[in-house]
Amino acid sequence: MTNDPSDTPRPDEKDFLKASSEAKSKYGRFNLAIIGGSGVGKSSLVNAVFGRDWAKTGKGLPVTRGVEYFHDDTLGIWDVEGFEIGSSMPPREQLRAHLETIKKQPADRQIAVVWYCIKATDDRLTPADIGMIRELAADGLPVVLVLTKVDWSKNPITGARGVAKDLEAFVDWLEEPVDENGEPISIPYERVILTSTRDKHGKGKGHGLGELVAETLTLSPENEKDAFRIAQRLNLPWKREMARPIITGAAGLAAVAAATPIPVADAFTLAPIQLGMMGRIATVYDLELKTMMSAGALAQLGVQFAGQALARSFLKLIPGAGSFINAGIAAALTAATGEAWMRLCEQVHTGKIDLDKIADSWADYAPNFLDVVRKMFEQKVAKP
Ligand SMILES: Nc1nc2c(ncn2[C@@H]2O[C@H](COP(=O)(O)OP(=O)(O)OP(=O)(O)O)[C@@H](O)[C@H]2O)c(=O)[nH]1
Ligand SMILES: [Mg+2]
Repeated sequence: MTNDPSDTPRPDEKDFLKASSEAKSKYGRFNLAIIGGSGVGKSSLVNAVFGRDWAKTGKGLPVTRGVEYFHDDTLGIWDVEGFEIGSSMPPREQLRAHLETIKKQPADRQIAVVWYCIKATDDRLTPADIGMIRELAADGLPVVLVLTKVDWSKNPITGARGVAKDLEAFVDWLEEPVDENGEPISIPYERVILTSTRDKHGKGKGHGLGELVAETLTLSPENEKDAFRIAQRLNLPWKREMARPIITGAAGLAAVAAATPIPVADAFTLAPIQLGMMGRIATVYDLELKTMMSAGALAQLGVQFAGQALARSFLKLIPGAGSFINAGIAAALTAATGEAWMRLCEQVHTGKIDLDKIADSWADYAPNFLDVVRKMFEQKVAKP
């Protein structure tokens, strides 16, 4: 780091961190309850959809026997299992007691959606399952019936992928359930979804998970949808949809800040806007930069992203820009920086770039002259 005189304002990582933590509290936490017997694949589902290994490493908060709560800022998981067979209390009443316990917890822990998990090979719902699903629905909780460990094997004759006949029959029954006398019964779940997190050889990416996240988003209450979009790791377009307005907003602020053109030497006055934008985007991608990067590295990142360096290198290339940053250039520069940062966050989020390599990778992602010019052009087209 250079030893600038201390009175020279410099990009400050606090702008990034503050925006990031404010965005986090604005989006809040999505809480999912996962109910299912031991070994049905609950932890594997959480890991596949949210990329969290908690439930396996067992750092949950044992709230009551058979109920554990795992959480971070954006996601809470109620892991409910172990209805004691042979206990004097029927499973439905045990669940009732668990739900009462959960209701006494703080507001930011209340269940939004339930995944009720059954092993696909069980190919039936027990009366206890039906009782528990009714109990959940009676509490107004939306239930997704998740059939786990589905085997999509190739038919050796036709070569088509499909599920076992018994499972097909089970799914048909679920659509119009009847009791042993053929009388229709009601099982108040919202959707049944067939899933697997790996194939029977323990490999592969899984199946049905995209459908599971789409349905979960549909069922989640309006005020927890964004937290769910952030917490899940399978759908990147949702994150882009959230990041884009952040970029547009920051570009607008930059234009306002440069309404009176800013001398290039003072371009750092745009840095708080750009760093704030980057902090918010990092939150959308659920990147914990604060805990995963040293403050020094974060400050360094701030310096790299700050307007000054970028503006200097671009301005000499932009015809007629001279030594001032006007509103159009400020907006374009900020928008191009935001898009580039969004793409970099995506790479980290999907595990293609290590978080500790982010500073090294920035150079490959930094917006170039053409990106900025393109942004200026887009903005002219947008508002002639
Ligand atoms: N074939 C196959 N195996 C799976 C699948 N999902 C999980 N498993 C395996 O099933 C076993 C149990 O999975 P977990 O995800 O730990 O199940 P759980 O419900 O969290 O289990 P407990 O926490 O012990 O109650 C593990 O050995 C997984 O590898 C799947 O989709 N297909
Ligand atoms: Mg588990």
